[in-house]
Amino acid sequence: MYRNLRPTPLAGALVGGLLAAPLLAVLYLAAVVAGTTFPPFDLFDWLARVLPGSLIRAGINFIVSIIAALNLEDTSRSAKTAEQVLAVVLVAAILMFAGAVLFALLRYGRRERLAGAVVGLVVGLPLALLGIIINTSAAALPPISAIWTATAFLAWGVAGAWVYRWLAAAPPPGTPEPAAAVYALDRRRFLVQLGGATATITVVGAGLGALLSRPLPADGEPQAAAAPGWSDSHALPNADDPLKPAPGTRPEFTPVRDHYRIDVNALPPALDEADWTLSVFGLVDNPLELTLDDLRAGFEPLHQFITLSCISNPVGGDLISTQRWTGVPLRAVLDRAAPLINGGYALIRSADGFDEILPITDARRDERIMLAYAWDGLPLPTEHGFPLRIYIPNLYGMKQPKWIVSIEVTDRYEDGGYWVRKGWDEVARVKSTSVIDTVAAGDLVQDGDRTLVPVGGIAYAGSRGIRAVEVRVNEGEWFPAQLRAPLSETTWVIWRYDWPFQAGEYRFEVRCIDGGGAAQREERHDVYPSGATGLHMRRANL
Ligand SMILES: Nc1nc2c(c(=O)[nH]1)N[C@H]1C(S)=C(S)[C@@H](COP(=O)(O)O)O[C@H]1N2
Ligand SMILES: [Mo]
Repeated sequence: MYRNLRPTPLAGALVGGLLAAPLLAVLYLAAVVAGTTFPPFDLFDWLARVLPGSLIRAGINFIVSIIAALNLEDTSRSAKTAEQVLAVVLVAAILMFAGAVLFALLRYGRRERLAGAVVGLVVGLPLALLGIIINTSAAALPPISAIWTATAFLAWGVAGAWVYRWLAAAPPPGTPEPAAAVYALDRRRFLVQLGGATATITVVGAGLGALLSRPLPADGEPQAAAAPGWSDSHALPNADDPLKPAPGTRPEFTPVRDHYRIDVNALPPALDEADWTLSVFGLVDNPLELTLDDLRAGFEPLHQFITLSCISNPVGGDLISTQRWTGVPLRAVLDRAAPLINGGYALIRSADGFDEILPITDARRDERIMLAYAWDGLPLPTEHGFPLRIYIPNLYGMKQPKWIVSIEVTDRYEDGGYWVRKGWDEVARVKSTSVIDTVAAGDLVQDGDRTLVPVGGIAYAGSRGIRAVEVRVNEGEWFPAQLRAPLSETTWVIWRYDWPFQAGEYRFEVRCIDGGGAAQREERHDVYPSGATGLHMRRANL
């Protein structure tokens, strides 16, 4: 026998989730093909800005611990992917909830399509608005993205209501058995077809989107080679240093594509050089609007090898990289704008709402503080801050905005910038750190009758430089390591220590002393709030 089945809110959640898949796939495809916004990423970016710092930290710790547990290679890339997946899951969960609400409403009312449209819009309109307010990566005009988003969610709601109707359809009371069986069959066929249709749209949409989001290699050729960088035709300044890194030491100079990336955006802001200027305004005699060409041609370029580290880099982590940056001293740009006598601070704002403030006396004192427009001789990649970012020696990356759009000279300090407002250290001076990259048991060195194991890695203390690195084995005596000349006074230093081989199980530890003679802090401390400390250790079974 049949009953007149009124689908429950639980069924609504399932249908909401089922229909979320094709909706998200189509939104993704449109984002790739037409450059519209992808609402899950906008929602995620918005949450990252408005949620309290403690919650965000918990979220980041969660993601980072999963990455560590899975032993994934590239922390920053894996974390971005995890964020993007979470964003999609979040919207799918919201749509499941909305589906439950829709079915609950429909149990009491008859105007299915209207109810579906309303519920779809209740979810879709805020997301459409969010896209207008915070999206910085989409190419399509914001109102077009917004209308498209709202329409797509409306369609989701109407489809949900239509599914409800099918599920609720029942033969009129008193219908004889054989006819009732046909109803049941129809419903089953409907469900199968619905499943097939949603799966098809999802796979085709997501698959096409994924395919098109990568530039297609021509004729089976590997992707067209990127423009050659400075390092493709120049030797590094310390190329003739006799000390060779121990095999397995990380590259001293990080290729641009391998540089870690950290920021508060699921997709990096896409700024168009043709529309972009750097505005310098506020308490200045001479407000400026500088194009990228003005910066490149109107000032003497400054090249610096720079090691950048994220304050969230754990001891021994991979959120630290070294590149060759090119730009102009901030001082030179400020001088041209001529700050008034009471203009004591430069407030730097970015396209993604990120900001930082620094005393103008710092820029006057330290010519290395620069507005950078190139890495390895090429324009900054989008994800690393195109067209302009700042470099401030000795500070963690959290103090160094990418995607800069303006500098306001002001007389008020306000607060210490984006991450400081979320509870992180106001100064954010880098902590001295040293890391064992390798105990190269496969590359033993013969020195007379002694067999040595090359041990090596990096040490970094910002612009304080590294005076010495020491290694100990099984908590024995500390032995001095050899240092390679660094790429510059502000980069990490490659060290090497050849340890007399003895078979057994060992625990190697490293510590450093900075250029001012201060020893690295050995007490373990978590990254929050002012950067990790503690000794790095590596076990080896020789
Ligand atoms: N506009 C903007 N600038 C930013 C950030 C950001 O989220 N937005 N993140 C900062 C942080 S926390 C770090 S560690 C560095 C990382 O720079 P990279 O991604 O080029 O390595 O960028 C900094 N500049
Ligand atoms: Mo960072």
